[in-house]
Amino acid sequence: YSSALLISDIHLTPSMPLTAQRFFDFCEKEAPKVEAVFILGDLFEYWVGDDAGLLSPFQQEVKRAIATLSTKVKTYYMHGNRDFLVGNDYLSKTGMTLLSDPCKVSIGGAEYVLSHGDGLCTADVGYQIFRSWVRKPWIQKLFLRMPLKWRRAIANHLRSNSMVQYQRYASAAPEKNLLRSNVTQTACAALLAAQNSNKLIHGHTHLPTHHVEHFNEQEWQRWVLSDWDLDHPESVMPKASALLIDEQGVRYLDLIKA
Ligand code: OKV
Ligand code: MN
Repeated sequence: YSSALLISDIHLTPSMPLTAQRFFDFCEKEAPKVEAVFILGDLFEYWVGDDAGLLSPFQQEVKRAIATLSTKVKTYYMHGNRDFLVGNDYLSKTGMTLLSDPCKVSIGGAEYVLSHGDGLCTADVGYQIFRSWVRKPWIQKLFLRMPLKWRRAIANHLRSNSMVQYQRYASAAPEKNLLRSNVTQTACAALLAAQNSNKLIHGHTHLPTHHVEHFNEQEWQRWVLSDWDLDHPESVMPKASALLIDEQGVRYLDLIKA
């Protein structure tokens, strides 16, 4: 592709109406100006099955926005750590094409490795164990065969449980907490070596910055995508950006000012 926009971690939920509205505007305004849009995971705050993902008027509106977008621009989607159960049914209804995590794409004459990023947070051993289980196809099949009420109950339990764990660690040592929830240099180095690349784009950590990094003989650039948060009290700065890539290179597109 000669131009593309990349986004992730929008965490769509009806309880964040301003964030959702910015996503709808993005689909109508910014996204149609490029050749391809890449949504690198955590488009939704939670996802317990395609059958549950189209029940509310909110979800209908999201589906319609993406379906309209995908008629204008090639739209790719990659699973995140929250919405990894988005399935073929939802993909075909929205017209999105699923990307595997990781994958390599060529944009504006350069190659980039794309990943959601949670698999690179290898210092968080507890999370990686959780991830390896819920990403097993047979576990997912079992989960999806459960009644929706059970799935919602399990999801609510896991969501509140992880908050409790997070708070326990957070109060103990904030800097250790940040280190554990970030990607590791070794995981990035291994991924880029395996993909024979030196450019990595990922989301998940909510720390949108461009990095130039090295590990032994290996050198690479890493762009972290922004989460979107427009629903917080005035004291907290609203946040939303996309990564724009074309022949001129890579830059962040501020969606608050735009
Ligand atoms: C997603 C996360 C909740 C992190 C559960 C099997 C199990 C799937 C699931 C349930 C939860 C996704 C699908 C959600 C991510 C959380 C809490 C923390 C850190 C099973 C298959 F457990 F029953 F076997 N789930 N949901 N978390 O609510 O969207 O990523 S979720
Ligand atoms: Mn994530």
